[in-house]
Amino acid sequence: MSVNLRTVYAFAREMYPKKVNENINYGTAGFRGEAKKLEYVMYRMGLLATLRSRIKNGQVIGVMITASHNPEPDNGVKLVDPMGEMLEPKWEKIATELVNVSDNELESKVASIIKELNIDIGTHCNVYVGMDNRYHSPILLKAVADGVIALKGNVKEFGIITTPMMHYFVVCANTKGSYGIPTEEGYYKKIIGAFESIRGNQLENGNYKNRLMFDGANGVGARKMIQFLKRMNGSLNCEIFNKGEGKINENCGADFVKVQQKVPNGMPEGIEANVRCVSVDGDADRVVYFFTDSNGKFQLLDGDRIATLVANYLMSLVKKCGLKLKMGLVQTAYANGASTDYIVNELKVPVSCVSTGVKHLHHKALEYDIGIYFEANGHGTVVFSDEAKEMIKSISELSQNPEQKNAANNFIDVINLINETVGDAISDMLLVETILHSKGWDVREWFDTYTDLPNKLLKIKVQDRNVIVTADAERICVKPEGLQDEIDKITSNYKRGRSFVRPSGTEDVVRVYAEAATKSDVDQLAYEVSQVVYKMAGGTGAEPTPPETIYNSHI
Ligand code: 16G
Ligand code: MG
Repeated sequence: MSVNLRTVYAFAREMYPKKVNENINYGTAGFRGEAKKLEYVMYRMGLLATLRSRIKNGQVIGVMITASHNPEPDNGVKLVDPMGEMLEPKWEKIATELVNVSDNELESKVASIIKELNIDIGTHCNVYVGMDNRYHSPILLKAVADGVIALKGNVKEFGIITTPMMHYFVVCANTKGSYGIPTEEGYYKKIIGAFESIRGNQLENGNYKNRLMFDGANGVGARKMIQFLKRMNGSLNCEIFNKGEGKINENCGADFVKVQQKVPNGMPEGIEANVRCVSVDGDADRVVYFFTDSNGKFQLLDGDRIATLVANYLMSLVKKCGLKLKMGLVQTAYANGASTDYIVNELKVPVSCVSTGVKHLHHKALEYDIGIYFEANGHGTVVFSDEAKEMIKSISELSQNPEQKNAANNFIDVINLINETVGDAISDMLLVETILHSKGWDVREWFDTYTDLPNKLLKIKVQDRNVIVTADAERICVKPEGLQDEIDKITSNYKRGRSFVRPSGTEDVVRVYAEAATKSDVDQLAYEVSQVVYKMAGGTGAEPTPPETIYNSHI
């Protein structure tokens, strides 16, 4: 196949000219920004995806168009590597360079990437493209597809899908179907099949009631949940809200609920006490639970809660199977201290802390036979080693002990229910439902496993957020000099006080996290830490305000 690089420039000039001068960066979650400024970025990511696929011997690369939990005018793009991982860091740099050159330099930039990496441009390559349901996504999808076509790649469009569906499709394709079938129906079939096989005909158990309220954030998660329910024959009684009537993520969705700690708009006022409610984000890769308790108080069950519930359940399955498997839980510094204590002291599962961002968590989790990872914001999943899967399978096939055999069969279903390729809000939710059902627990029993420490998240505008440099999985601030000492001094005045600061990877701000034994303590602690950050890291705009007026920010 001959590829004429001149086409690369022709397309750019005619259809996707770069009209902005500011440089942008491939950040923790790809490129994000105002949708109207992104067409040239998308076109160039289409080009890049073909090069990435070619260097990976024609394996499928995914391109997902979404701005996740960001507001409606934003959009974004992220690339999915062959095994469902986030794009390799070395290529994040290449992506950044490719996006920032002028139209005139584009052709030679592509040529130099091909030369430097010794890419055989004449070979076949495959790119999958999908998008969330933002109104500007179709135009951006076409730009990606044109990028792929310009370099003579094969492009397959999946239309509107969730981010985790894209990761699943890529992995299915690259494992020749052994992970599943790379179609929307294949995805539903695998997950629903596993869910219904475990649940059987008994839809309720003990205190577990088959009733759930689902906030779809007006995003693609709502649409796909409707599709799930259509295929589920009543095995889950779930009422869907925020199906797309309002703006995506506006006063609803997992990020809003986690940060604001309140019931999202679009759900009925005065939900009955102890009814399980669940919120996903705009592209359905995050999930949090919440409920209103019998005193009318809002209560949140975030990613830490899901991680602990899952770890507890999987441990019992491992035991029932009579297996010895290395299980580990991966968190970030944002994990509530009470959850970490519970994991270490009650569950006795090794826990590690890594930097924010899915790639760090996923990578660490792969070190275990069963690696459970969750960010407090609700993004997470479980990954199983091939050896662990083999062992479970052989028990299911060979065991003479009915109880053990049963546990292994159950385990296989649980593995099929989980989308191992990336955090998947709907699959995670069905896993939580499965666990609560099997334990016969209502939401209150789950909530009572431990008590969260009151916590607070703030954001501070500074001149240059990169003056903050962190170490030890973002728990220690090494620059500016002296800032950590100040934080330590302040924190030591508070019972169970903990606080850290880090530059955001997705917004031009510094984030401050604080937790302490009481609500008033945490408010004061967060305030004092943000004051020193403002002073020592070059704060701009209004100074931090005392507790009463501090607002909660998002991670
Ligand atoms: C991105 C990350 C998410 C992280 C968040 C932190 C991926 C796919 N997503 O959304 O994991 O929690 O950024 O945002 O890695 P921040 O750096 O602005 O606090
Ligand atoms: Mg998301």
